[in-house]
Amino acid sequence: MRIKDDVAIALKHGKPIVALETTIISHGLPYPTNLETAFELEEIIRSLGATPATLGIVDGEIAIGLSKDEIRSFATRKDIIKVSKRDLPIVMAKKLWGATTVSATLILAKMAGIKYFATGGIGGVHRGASNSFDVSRDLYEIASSPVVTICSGAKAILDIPKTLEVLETLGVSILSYKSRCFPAFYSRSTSYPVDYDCQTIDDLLRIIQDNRKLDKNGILVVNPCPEEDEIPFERIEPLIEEAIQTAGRKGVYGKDVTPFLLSSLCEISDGQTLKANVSLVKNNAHLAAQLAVHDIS
Ligand code: PSU
Ligand code: MN
Repeated sequence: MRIKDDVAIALKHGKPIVALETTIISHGLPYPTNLETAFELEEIIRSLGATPATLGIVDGEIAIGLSKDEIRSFATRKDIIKVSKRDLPIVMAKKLWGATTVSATLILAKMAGIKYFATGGIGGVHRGASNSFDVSRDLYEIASSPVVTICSGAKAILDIPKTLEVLETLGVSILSYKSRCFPAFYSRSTSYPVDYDCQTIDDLLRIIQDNRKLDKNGILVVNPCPEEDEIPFERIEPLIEEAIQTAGRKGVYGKDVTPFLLSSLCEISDGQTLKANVSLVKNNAHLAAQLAVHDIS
């Protein structure tokens, strides 16, 4: 494992750090928005006084923090593997480049000793899961990780109520930030309530800090997409159905489903989903950095 200099210094002195994933760069957003967003996320975190650490696998080596050139490679190379937990040792042994998903990023962040991780929307239970059995590894890693994940809920392409049921089964504490319901990625509101609506950073921190006294209890902070960029659920829903049907017709399955749906939606929404996606990830990086900076325990 290699740690970028500024991240190593921050770790040594117990300074705030926010981890970022690379799947969103390599497989979630199109070029050049992916590259611009990756740099902007790091900038947002720095501007608030924390150190960003974008995590990935470079030539088989775990990288805790990437250089600008490496981030550029993640945004442009076509041979980057989408790495979930199970792919980690394979990509390492084969000396490949791997973009880490939520599940793999959480594992690496924990190994490095980073406490906060910002992303867009987590993976979850896919629609039609009773046939496909498609449930993201993300849920299991969030459940057992000491790293706090900050996101905008589960991706709207998923089955949200089933995802919430699995999160409950796995014992994940869900804390919403200024929202009464569980947000659905592009959309701020859904009909699914959240039990703990926190109004301030301190409200969130009190729970996060008490959680450390418990054993292996995962925390998910959900932060809705900024109002000006959100797409209401009723408006995005027909497009999601259309994208899922196209995926079915084309025989897309397994790890290709999520990237396929995200890029189809961008196309059929004339870029509206892309705008929302970028906006919500930035907003999550902002909240994660605030939490990291104020968390002095
Ligand atoms: N959030 C985004 N864009 C993404 C993802 C999340 O805004 O591309 C990625 C994350 O890396 C997440 C992954 O872990 O999608 C989930 O993939 P799957 O459904 O195959 O588990
Ligand atoms: Mn899957």
